[in-house]
Amino acid sequence: MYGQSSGSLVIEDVRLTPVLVADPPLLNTQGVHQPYTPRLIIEVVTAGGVVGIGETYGDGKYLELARPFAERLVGREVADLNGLFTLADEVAVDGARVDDSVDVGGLRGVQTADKLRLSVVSGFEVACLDALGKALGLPVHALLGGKVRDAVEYSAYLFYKWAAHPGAEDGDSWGAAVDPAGIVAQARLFAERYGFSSFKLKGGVFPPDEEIAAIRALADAFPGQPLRLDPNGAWSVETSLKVAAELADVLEYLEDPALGTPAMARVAAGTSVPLATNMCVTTFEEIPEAFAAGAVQVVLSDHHYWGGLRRTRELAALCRTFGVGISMHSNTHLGISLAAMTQVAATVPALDFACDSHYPWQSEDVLTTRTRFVDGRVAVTDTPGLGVELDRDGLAVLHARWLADEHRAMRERDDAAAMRVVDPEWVTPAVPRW
Ligand code: GKR
Ligand code: MG
Repeated sequence: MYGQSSGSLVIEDVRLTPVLVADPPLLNTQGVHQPYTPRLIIEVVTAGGVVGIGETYGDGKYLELARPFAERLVGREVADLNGLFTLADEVAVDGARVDDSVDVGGLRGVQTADKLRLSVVSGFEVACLDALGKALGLPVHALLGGKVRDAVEYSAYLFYKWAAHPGAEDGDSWGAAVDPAGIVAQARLFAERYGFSSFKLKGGVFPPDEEIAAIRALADAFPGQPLRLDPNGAWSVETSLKVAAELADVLEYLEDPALGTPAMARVAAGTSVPLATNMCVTTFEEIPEAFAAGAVQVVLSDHHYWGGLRRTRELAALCRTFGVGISMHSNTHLGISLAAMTQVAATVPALDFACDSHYPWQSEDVLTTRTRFVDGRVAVTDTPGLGVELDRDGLAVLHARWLADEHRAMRERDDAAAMRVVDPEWVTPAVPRW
């Protein structure tokens, strides 16, 4: 215990609630999003009765590690944030079945057991920070040193998409987008509904010439506004250089055109278009090679797999030191993660690029009030903790869906399996695809 009064900050209970969240049929190079995607909601309850909330990935491998972690958290201080990492190592050593093999095929870079652990820790770190902030009457950004901006800018995250999931009767309010006109129409909706003025297109779906045409159409529709294209490493070095040359006058940056640091370095050497990544620099260990090779000019942090909000700030400091830009990557997420992203982004100096967020694609949430984007920005709240409140009824509904047998297959995100519903022959394309 840290002081006479800190007994109330001891963790008495931890609740883990896996949920399935509705997700539209968004296309990427591996396939298409399933109708539901898994997330894990974490609640940390202190002896003083404060509840802190966190959110992270919810697939089985994360749950399997989160459960023993949660058990061992009981009896520790919410303020012992460094201790979370030691605890994660202990849990892994003591028998949680964490496969140490390396998977290079994901959309978030190489997957290792260590990265998996960090993604779990991050959800608990956010919950502890939320509890600590609430107990102390301070917003999370104050616990991170204080905000340097009052609002965080996000970009519209454009996706090629179908009007509806295969077999579904109703589509969503976004409609289909499978060509340049559809992408421009989607971008206009993002601008009208949320005021976004920076646009990122998820590419690697159609042959590069079609995606070049979509970016050109966006440039015509939104002259001078920042545009990015991210094929998740689907292109060869040659294709990447061709796309970069054709779009050099309109791209703010090209995100992960080719897979891996050596390929990215070759692309970077052949273009003046900055390269961003959430795939080749995803851990501290990957930084030296990538920075030395000049492979990336912007690192897109994701506090989930970088191990939390404080490590995101450590990453930002390293990037600053090496003259590399920093911004933020996102995956399908709910409002707790958006609040965490906003709180940490508010504290990062030189955040020169709008952050990514999938949040507008999620029609459901586990919060009592949905977070609003105004002029493409989320206001940085000074309310203690994350400044958001859990909606227990909403949480129960999404958990009941997770429990339902008929949705069991969706407890694991599998974009290739979702694509096989319409194309039984579909396999995750080999890289480079083009
Ligand atoms: O949601 O389909 C998706 C994205 O492709 C996501 O999985 C990526 O991790 O958004 C991500 C990215 O920027 O690479
Ligand atoms: Mg990306």
